[in-house]
Amino acid sequence: MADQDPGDFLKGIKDKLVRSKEQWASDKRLITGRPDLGHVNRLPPGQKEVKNWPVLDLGVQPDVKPENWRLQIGGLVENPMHWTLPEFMALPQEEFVSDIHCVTQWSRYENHWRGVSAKTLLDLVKPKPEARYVLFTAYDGYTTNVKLPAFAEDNVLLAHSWEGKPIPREHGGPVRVVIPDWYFWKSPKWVTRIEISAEDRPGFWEVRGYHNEGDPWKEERYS
Ligand SMILES: Nc1nc2c(c(=O)[nH]1)N[C@H]1C(S)=C(S)[C@@H](COP(=O)(O)O)O[C@H]1N2
Ligand SMILES: [Mo]
Repeated sequence: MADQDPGDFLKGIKDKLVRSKEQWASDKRLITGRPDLGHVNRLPPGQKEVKNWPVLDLGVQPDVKPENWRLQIGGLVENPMHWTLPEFMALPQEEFVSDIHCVTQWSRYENHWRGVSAKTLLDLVKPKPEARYVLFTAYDGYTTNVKLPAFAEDNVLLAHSWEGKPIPREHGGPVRVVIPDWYFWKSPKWVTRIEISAEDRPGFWEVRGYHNEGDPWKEERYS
């Protein structure tokens, strides 16, 4: 999977889903125009709470066997590194609790994660002074981008467990990113490559009408 031509990925995705989400962006669906209501509520504007955990992806759920999983962090860092799953599990592990906000309107409160904090990883690879962006690539070919300070927040992690169990394949296991302050499309499942960069590079949804940042409290749904 890791060596797959990224072009192949586009053949397998759900065209209809992509087209309808592109339409949402051009229609500016779900925008309430009331981002001022902000943190009065736990629920960001235009969101609805769900108790289940919906699965959202492009219909390609790579079967990444734990023994085949690799994480690479490279680009503008002093110390490019890669890890196997046992090596990753040997890094300092932490527990996190966060809410999920998906741009398709659902929010799920109080998710318990276990994994390695983004801070721990950044301390190991040491971004160079000119580094400003983080570009993610996943085993399904999905990409997304965030600013480096957003990835360096205390609540950001690479998670391998949810509610005390390994993250199931459909939710991005063996390891996914969790960036709670942004809409969930900024949290890649099946993550394998993290590139630290001086230049931004919009990802899969960012080039299809979705916001480059994605703060749910500011309704940063679309560009
Ligand atoms: N690799 C990968 N990560 C991804 C996606 C994807 O298609 N591929 N979809 C994103 C979107 S749009 C959302 S809402 C969340 C959904 O995560 P979940 O299926 O665990 O709820 O994953 C994000 N990360
Ligand atoms: Mo999403």
